[in-house]
Amino acid sequence: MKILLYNPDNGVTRNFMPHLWMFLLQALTPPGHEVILIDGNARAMTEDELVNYVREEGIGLVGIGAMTRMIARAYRFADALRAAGVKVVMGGPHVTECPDEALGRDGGPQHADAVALGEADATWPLIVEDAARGELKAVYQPETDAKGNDLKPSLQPYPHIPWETLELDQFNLVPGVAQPLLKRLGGGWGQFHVVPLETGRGCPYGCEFCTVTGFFGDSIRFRTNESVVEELLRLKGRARKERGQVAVFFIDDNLAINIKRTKQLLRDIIEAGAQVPWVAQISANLLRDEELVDLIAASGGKWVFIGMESIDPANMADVNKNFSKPSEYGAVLERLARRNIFAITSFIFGMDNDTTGVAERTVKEIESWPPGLPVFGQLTPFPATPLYDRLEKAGRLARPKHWLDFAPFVMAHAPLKMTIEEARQETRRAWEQSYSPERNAQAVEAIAGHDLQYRLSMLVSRLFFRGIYFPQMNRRAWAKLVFDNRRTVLSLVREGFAKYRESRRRGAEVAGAVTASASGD
Ligand code: B12
Ligand code: SF4
Repeated sequence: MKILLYNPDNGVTRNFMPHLWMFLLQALTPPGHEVILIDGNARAMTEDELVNYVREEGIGLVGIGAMTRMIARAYRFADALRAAGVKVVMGGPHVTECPDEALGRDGGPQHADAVALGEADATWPLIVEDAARGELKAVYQPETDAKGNDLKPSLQPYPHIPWETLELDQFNLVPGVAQPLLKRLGGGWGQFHVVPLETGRGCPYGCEFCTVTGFFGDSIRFRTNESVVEELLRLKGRARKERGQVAVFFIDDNLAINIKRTKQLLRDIIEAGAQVPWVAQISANLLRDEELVDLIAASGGKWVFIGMESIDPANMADVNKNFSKPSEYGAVLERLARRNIFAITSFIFGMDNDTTGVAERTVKEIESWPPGLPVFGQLTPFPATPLYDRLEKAGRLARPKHWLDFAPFVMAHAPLKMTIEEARQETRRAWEQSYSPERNAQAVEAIAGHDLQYRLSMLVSRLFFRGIYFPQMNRRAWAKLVFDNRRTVLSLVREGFAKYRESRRRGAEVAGAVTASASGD
């Protein structure tokens, strides 16, 4: 049977990074079936185009995965496929929390023939075999223990994802127009892939707004260090062979949740020479440890994603995230920046203690820290989170099924001290101020003492991150953005060329000296 695994596009950014679930399920598919992967973020398709593709390819089963934010889009694709007579199975966090919605058992329309609840590592092979026999069931749930809890995959052994041979063209981050030039320039920049890799699952912290503790559990399961190192070596080998670049996003919710294990993992990576540039999520409280930060730098860590959420401790207490201390944020970022590691700092507006002016106050605080990539979202009650339950009980949900009429940056409930509209404006203001050409220039200037590569990385990342709020989906939008930031772009490009010429001049001098001494002059 031919199977298509499909991830709908998020409507905001294009090809950033493939989703791990697709590669994982592909690796877990029983032999005898062919699995095709399409990520709508990298390869945009309309519903009709997808249906035609599925017909032409003779696909017998389509698996769709989506977060809550993308679920309405996912349902539209599923509806079109089912109308064309194709079986659809859906999985991921949203349908796990709302299976009746996907199956049309809540009074609404049916979108999926089957749903996979929770982690599908063990159920996916059963789904495939049932579908191949024409006996797809409606619900697939992992086996449970005596207490009725899902039995979670141990991640040991971990499925082999054949990164070294997989077709990754749709995820090349180098734009098609720039590929020939960059290939010719050398340095292996004809292609650049960011690849998701997990080293463990689960998080014990239980922040009120988060689905992770409920979905993956509060006890953490780790892969062996050997299996992580082996996967990194294969990725590195592929990049070298294809003269391309690869970076890894460790998608663990908190890579350093067990500091002792993380340090050993990073030491093992260093010892095996398996370093590739990497990004990971680590909470601020775990970044107090100087040795850990040294190891992060030595093992290839470039950017750390920190869920800072709010600079107001009262808000942090409200969402059960007291372990992360706003008063420490500046020092944590200094500690990282000293090692040329920068941070993606994530903030949530619309918490109950927020008042108007929160954007101004937060941005001012951020600007007193080493520069990074701030991102601003809003408190969103995802189904089955403690936050959702609290707001629902208090009768505060303005749009209880906000995902069915998804509106970017419009809250589904009113915070206690602001209106929904005020929260939207605060969010916009924070994005505008943080990614203006002036602020981009200041961020690059603030790390003037760092090597050119870090300043370039800071600028390029800032141009991309701006797109999370202000979609930059076509060449025109990009050209305008580069034009608006031309002073910073030009000064870095000029410096780069000067360095390039200098290194060529030095190379020629060395070659001349070697030739002269060899000929006895
Ligand atoms: C990596 C990641 C991202 C990446 C996504 C890009 C990418 N290509 O991966 C980035 C950083 C961009 C991102 C952004 C966001 N993310 Co995110 N992200 C994650 C993270 C940390 C890991 C995802 C992952 O790969 N997990 C590991 C895989 C193995 O697990 P899985 O995807 O759940 O898949 C398993 C099962 O669910 C199931 N399954 C999944 N899909 C399917 C499909 C089928 C057919 C089947 C059968 C089974 C199946 O099988 C898999 C194996 O068991 C998760 C948290 C987490 N630990 O999962 C949050 C998470 C998915 N993100 C979340 C959120 C909220 C967001 C944002 C909306 C945050 C924000 N406020 O901006 C944005 C959305 C941005 C956008 N516009 O797309 C929430 C989603 C909650 C929800 N109910 O929707 C999560 C769960 C974190 C949380 N705090 O609750 N995210
Ligand atoms: S927000 Fe991060 S630290 Fe908090 S429960 Fe979710 S994954 Fe864990």
